[in-house]
Formats: sequence, C-alpha cells, structure tokens
Amino acid sequence: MTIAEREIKKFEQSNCAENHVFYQAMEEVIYSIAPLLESDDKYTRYAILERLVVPDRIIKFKVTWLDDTNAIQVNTGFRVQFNNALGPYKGGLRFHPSVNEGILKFLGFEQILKNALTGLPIGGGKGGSDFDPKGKSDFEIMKFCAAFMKELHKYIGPRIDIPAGDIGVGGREIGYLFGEYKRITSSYEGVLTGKPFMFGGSLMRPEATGYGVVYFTEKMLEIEEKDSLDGKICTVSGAGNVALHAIEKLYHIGAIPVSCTDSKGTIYDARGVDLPLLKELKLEKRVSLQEYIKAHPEAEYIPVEAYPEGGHAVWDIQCYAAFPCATQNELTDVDAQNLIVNGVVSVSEGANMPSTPKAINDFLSHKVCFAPAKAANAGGVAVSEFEMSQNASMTRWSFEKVDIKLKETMQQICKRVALTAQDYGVKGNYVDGANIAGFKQVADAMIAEGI
Ligand code: NDP
Ligand code: 2IT
Repeated sequence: MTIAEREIKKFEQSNCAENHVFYQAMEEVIYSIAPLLESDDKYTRYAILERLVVPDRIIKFKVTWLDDTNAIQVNTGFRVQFNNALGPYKGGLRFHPSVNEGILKFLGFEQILKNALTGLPIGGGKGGSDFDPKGKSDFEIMKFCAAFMKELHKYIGPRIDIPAGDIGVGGREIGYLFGEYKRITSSYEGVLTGKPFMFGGSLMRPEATGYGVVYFTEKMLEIEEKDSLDGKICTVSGAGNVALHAIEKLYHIGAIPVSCTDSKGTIYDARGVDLPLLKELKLEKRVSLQEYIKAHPEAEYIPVEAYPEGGHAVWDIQCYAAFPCATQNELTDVDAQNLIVNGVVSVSEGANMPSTPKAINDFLSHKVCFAPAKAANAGGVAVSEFEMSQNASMTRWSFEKVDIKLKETMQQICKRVALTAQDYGVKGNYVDGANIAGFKQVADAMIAEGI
C-alpha cells in the first residue's frame, strides 16, 4: 500500500453523499503530497493531515426573514472556520440552493491552501446559505442579508474571520451584510471584503479573480514555452463575476474569447462575445443568456438540455485556451477528451474545482498546461487581503497599484508552483506543485504553533 493509499484509507468513512466534493478535494491533495510525506516523516508524526481535514469549527444557524408578501421564510446559514495557522479565517460566502456543509467544507479546505499560496497572512474559511437569490427583489436580498448577519456577526471580526463574496454574493450583498454588521456592532471596520468602493472596498476587487486567472495563464505559458494568448481563440464558461472579468482581460491582451455559459445554456459567438452586452444582461438585469441572441442573432445559443448528457457544449468549441469559471465539476472527462481532440494547449481554472479528477488526469497525461484553481484563481482573495490592508491603515490604493500587485502575486504563485513541481520530480504538474507548496506552508506553521 502506498503512503497516499494508507492516508486516504483513514478518511474513507467521510466519503458520504453530502461530503463527496470535500472528499474529492482531499483525495487530490493526499495523492499530490505523497512525495512530501515520504521525504520528511514529521508531517506524519505531527498528524498534520488528520488535523488539517477537520475544520476548527462549523457554525450552522437558522436564518428567518420576511419575503415581499410578508410570508416568513427559513434558510440555513453556515460558516466553516477551517484553519487559521497562517492568519485569520478568510474566504467567501456562497448563496445558492445547492449549498450544504459538504460543499462549504470542500471550498474551505481548498481556501486554506489557496490562501497559503498567495504568501499573505490569511487562513482558510468559507460560508454561505441555501438561499436562492434568483428571482428575489432587491428588498428581499436586503432582508435576507440582514437576517444572515444577525447571527453571523457573533463569529467574525477583522482579526478573527473576514468573509467575502462567491457564487450569488457580490458587491450588492456585501454592502447589505456590511451595513447590518455596522448597525449591530456600531463598529466601522474591515470585517468583510469585496465592499463597494464608497465604503472601504478596494479598487479592482471585482476584477481581481478574472484578471488574475489570465495573468497566471500568461506566466504559465511563458514558463512552458508555449505561444502567448495574443490572437488566440479562448473559451470561457460562466457569466458571473469571474467569467466576465476573465473575458475582459482576455480582450485587453488581444485574445478572442468566444463563449460564456450560465446554468441554462451556452453562448458561442465566433467573432468574440459582446462584453458590454453580457455585463448589462448578467450584472445589471440579471437575466438568462438566451437574451444575448436577441441582439446577436448570428451567435449560437445552446440550451443545456440540447447537449448529450455527460458533456457540455462550451468544451466542444475549438480553442487554444479554456477557462472554466462557473462552478465545481462542470468540466468532465468527456469534455476533456473533446478539448484535447480539438488541440487545446492550456486549461485554467477560474472556478473552484471545475474539472473532475478524470478530466485533470487526461489533461496531465496529454501534456496540456493545466492551472489548478487554488493557484490560478487566488487573485480574488489576494486583492481581498489588499483590501484588509487598506482598511487597517485607513488608506486607499490606486487601481494601478492594485493591478501591479495582483499581477506580481499571480506571477509569484505561478513560479513557486512550477518550481515546487520540479523540486519534487513532477515538472510541469501544477496540481502537485500547488498542493505541495500550499500544504507545506500551512503544515510547517501548524507544527511551529504546537497543538
Ligand atoms: P457568480 O455568482 O458571479 O457567477 C456564477 C456563474 O456560474 C453564473 O453564470 C451562474 O449561472 C453559473 N453557475 C453557478 N452555478 C452553476 C451550476 N450549478 N451550473 C451551471 N452554472 C452555474 O459567481 P462567481 O463568478 O463569483 O464564481 C464563479 C466560480 O468562481 C465559483 O466556483 C467560485 O467559487 C469561484 N471563485 C470566485 C471568486 C470571487 O472572487 N468571486 C474567487 C475565486 C473563485 P446563473 O447565472 O444561471 O446562475
Ligand atoms: O474562492 C475564493 O477564493 C473566493 N470566493 C474569494 C474569497 C475572498 O475572501 O476574497
């Protein structure tokens, strides 16, 4: 039995239905770090894995709120405070009907290693609710956020735990959450990041994750001696915060992003997607992508159900670089095969764990440059930490300053991941490089802090 198999066996009982995404995230890390565990037995002696896979605490609470008909609605809220070896718990809040403890444990676990890779003093956490923001009025969103914060405020603080956005939570929701925190505590402090600029948000936080994933990809392609993205066809999934800003940065650098998706379907616009229209549809009007073809009848709209089960239309489009930016497990082995057959050169994860384990193995075995989420999408949380710095020192940084620091951070992460992979005998494998570098940093801090 290999060291990885032995370690995985210890956690098999946690592989229950709700926990399957958490188990998926954990299993990948355990396989990756096997060479590190073999090279130094201190990680086993200090039971780092056993300690790392159990959150410090999971807070679960009831959220009761009044909808616009004055009917009482009940949702469940969570905050998973996973690990604070490197700094206060830090990570987003997700509002989506699929949210449960297992999903938030997977996201929180990934966040620990992602935050470590940034080199910034932040630990890992995640939270959210099964509340569905879709179709809710602005007042309902406000009332839900206030009710959610009525409980959450007890557990967070600028030196304790600093939530931010994720799926279903953007500047509007963070604004309402911040307002309620302030009303309850009378304290004006950097307890949330991703705030609107007018009350302490950092410039470029909305753009950070999408821009960061493109900066990471440019550096990875340079290290791997591939052509740059200039003039290349790129496919992007998602049509939210991450996807739209990845598309924006791709245009800045001369690439041609030809797709985006939402939960209902895919837009394929061979001339390059119309970004101002997408922003209007998705960030302002919050409507389906189907509306896009009203303005662009020459583009294609492929509803989810029109594509054979097991795959997704967006990954069947020929491209040089692919950017999955919607949600977990949205890129399957069927999709990976289609991308590989169509000659994809790089795949960069803007979403958290969008590729299934089989898809990742296919990319790696076909020498596709593969940028894993915990490294490639760390730009969002990095600029969140810049926001914490600005709030703590009562200053504001310019857009240019944040952009320079974001780019430097993404390039540093990329180089560190590539070098770690090389040092551990898996050159070009950014999955193992990211997992080993992130794990080692957290583990060494945990050992130094005692039990
Ligand atoms: P948004 O809520 O802004 O957008 C999410 C997008 O993904 C929407 O287009 C949505 O479609 C689509 N989507 C969500 N769930 C599903 C699903 N089950 N099936 C298909 N499509 C789906 O979220 P973000 O852009 O902020 O987040 C996207 C991903 O990036 C997530 O994995 C998140 O964890 C990750 N991430 C986000 C960061 C951030 O700073 N915001 C930082 C790092 C990672 P629809 O409009 O139909 O709902
Ligand atoms: O997954 C992520 O890194 C985020 N949703 C952003 C977290 C943050 O604290 O900015």
